[in-house]
Amino acid sequence: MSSKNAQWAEQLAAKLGDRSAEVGVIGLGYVGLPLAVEFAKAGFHVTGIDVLEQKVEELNRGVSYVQDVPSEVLAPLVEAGRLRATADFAVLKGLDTVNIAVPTPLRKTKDPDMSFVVAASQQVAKFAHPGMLVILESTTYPGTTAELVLPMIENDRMRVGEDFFLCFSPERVDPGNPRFQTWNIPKVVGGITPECTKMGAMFYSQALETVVPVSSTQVAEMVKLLENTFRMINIGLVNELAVMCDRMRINVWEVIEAAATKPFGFMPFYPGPGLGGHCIPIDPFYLSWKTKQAGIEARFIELAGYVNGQMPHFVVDKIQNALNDHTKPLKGSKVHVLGVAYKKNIDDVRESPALDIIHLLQRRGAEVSYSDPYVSALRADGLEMAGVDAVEGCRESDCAVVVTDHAAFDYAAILDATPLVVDTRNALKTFQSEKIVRL
Ligand code: SAJ
Repeated sequence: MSSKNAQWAEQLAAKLGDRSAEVGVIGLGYVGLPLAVEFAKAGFHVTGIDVLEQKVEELNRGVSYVQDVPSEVLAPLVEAGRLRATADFAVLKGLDTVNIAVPTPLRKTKDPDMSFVVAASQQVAKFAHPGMLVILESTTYPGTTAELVLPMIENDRMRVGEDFFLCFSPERVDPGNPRFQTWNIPKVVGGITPECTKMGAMFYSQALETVVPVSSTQVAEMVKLLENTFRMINIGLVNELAVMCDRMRINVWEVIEAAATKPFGFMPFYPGPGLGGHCIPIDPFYLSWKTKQAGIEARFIELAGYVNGQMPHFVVDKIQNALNDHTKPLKGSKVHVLGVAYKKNIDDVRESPALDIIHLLQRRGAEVSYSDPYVSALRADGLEMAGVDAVEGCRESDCAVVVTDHAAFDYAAILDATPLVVDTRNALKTFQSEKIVRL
């Protein structure tokens, strides 16, 4: 890089070093907000940008809507003027760095919906200036940063790796995980050029404990997809094992517990009612979509998607059979769903298998109620339901079903109140009772 153009890298490095760099984050959700808070805590002045005025307004009042960011942590940063939010993208003109952490959902056709990334990148391109570091964090297919984002920003005044720096860094948030939070989760980052990678690594090392530079944006994009495809396929494997064990009357939970004693070469995954969340069921299809274009069929992903997608049906069949063994048809029976969040101890219902299970039960004529300590009212996927007290709900039902094994449930009281319970999460593993039907 010619010395003339080294000026932008040197200038940015200096601003990162003395924390005078103006940091921006587009997308203030469960990824963007924790990141913005970490950089504000590290001493930077941070501007969050979101299209939802309500989020902007709440954040500027120091009120957090993200479970992993307590308002007690957010409010002092806002009061000290270290963190503020806006819906006005023009602030990008005054920012030195900007992270894009917007949703990358799937369309109904299982094709990537890049509309949020494109919209955010268009705004960045509109206001980008020499000396800027741009980092895409949204989970996406390999090639997005280089093929989609770069051409929107680069021009003869803005040459990547010289006038501005462009990287990809996968987000690795595990919602509700008390041990691993944004600051202590190793951060992978790859740039379009080595200079970009260097600037990206320098940026993150100002606020995060461990930075893992890689050689390109494609490698960084693929790292994330491997991580989540690994989980999705292994969950599919263990769900298929659960169906096999059910047919052979083997306790799959005991099998997994004993296999997990192997001190090497094994990692336990657990069967369940299906695959929820906005990452694991979705991210692998970003990879299979891209490989299809390269003429390669991602068969493991497709098969795991099918197996995981079948689990809600398997669970409803178990409920129907359990009621049948009590000479009760599912049609007209009262079934009480315990937990509607997509995993335990959180409030997120996106892609939750509980939604599929409720729909399937209703379609087969059951009367369905639910309890969830984190979800007092359920409005998703065409469902409009109010949660009820767990013990009361069980007492009023013909069958209860543990779909999400929240720690807050009183399982002893639940078992006592219900005539029959289908347990899809082994939440009742310490109880012995004829009432329990295990996955
Ligand atoms: N699940 C199973 N069996 C398992 C593990 C999970 O059925 O053995 C189900 C869960 O109930 C849930 C879904 O899979 O419905 C996803 O579970 P998850 O534990 O992967 O939870 P996420 O999606 O909130 O978080 C994951 C991260 N989780 C962990 O690493 C523990 C991680 O894969 C990613 O950092 C994150 O998605 C993401 O944002 O990509």
